[in-house]
Amino acid sequence: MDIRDLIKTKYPIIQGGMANIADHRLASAVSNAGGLGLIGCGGWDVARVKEEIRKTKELTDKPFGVNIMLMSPHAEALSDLVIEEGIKVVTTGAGNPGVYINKWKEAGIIVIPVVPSVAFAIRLERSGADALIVEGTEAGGHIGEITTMTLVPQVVDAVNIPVIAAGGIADHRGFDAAFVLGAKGVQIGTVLLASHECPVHINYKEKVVKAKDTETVVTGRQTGAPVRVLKNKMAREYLNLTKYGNASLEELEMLTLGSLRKAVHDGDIDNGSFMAGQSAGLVKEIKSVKEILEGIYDNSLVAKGII
Ligand code: TUI
Repeated sequence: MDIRDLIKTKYPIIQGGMANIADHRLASAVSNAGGLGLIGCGGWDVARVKEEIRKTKELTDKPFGVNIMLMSPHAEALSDLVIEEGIKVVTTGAGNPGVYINKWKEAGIIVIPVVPSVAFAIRLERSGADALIVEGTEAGGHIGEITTMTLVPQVVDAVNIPVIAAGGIADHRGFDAAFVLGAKGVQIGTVLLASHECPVHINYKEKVVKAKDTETVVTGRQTGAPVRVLKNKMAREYLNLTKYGNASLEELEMLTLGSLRKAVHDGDIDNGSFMAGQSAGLVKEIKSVKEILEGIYDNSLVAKGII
């Protein structure tokens, strides 16, 4: 099946959830450019997300979705809000959306959870998911352990619903590779950080553009929530604290508390948590969202009908 028939977009490309970053500005820009834009709820409460949905509806008449980060204390309330607001597509991350799927399906919502493993993919297909975003460890933010290259074909073999590949995809080559592995679409995040429309501080965009291949590290493995970020003082201090296994969870939380905010809003190079994927090394300049999406699709072998 063509994923575009499911999500009603021009391109088989969806935007990552990008907690605290993907507001109405990025979501509407991606949808207007022919992808599926999403409001990334992150830790936002119902009032904030409601406002973001209202603003997105003002900025685009194209379909857009909502990403619910399931570790959020507001996840349950947001699971009702998306129904009340008539949202067409919901993606989820960082947890099991199983308990919500029935009510979302009854409301006619297309449900596309992010999965980091084959077992979880099979479980969510049984629970009624319409498609799956299979996210490899190359991705930014909260991640699983398995690479996109190995995980995507394993999930494709294990389920009958469409697979959308994520993690490490930033250009037409990654896009084509995903289709060769059996995916029917891709999710992109890191490359969108370096877009004019992305509402992060310019320091964040420049940090992505300057990043080399070895520039990301994974913090939080010890706490059970591994998070890929760009290297900086904050990431080094965090890793030092956990290196000897004697840092308390409280100490670590103090360090990460508000650090994503510091990166996104203040561009605080030293103390911010600059979540980004390994594809940062592929991102060389800041472009418009339209240029990014066209660059990926129009140059692809998929568009030429070769794959
Ligand atoms: O969720 C993401 N990426 C994110 S969420 C986020 S906000 C955050 N910040 C700090 C710590 C934690 C979260 C930043 N980036 N991607 C989707 C994703 N989902 N990656 C991994 C998973 C996942 C992991 C385990 C999904 C399900 C799962 O299993 C849960 C279960 O109950 O079995």
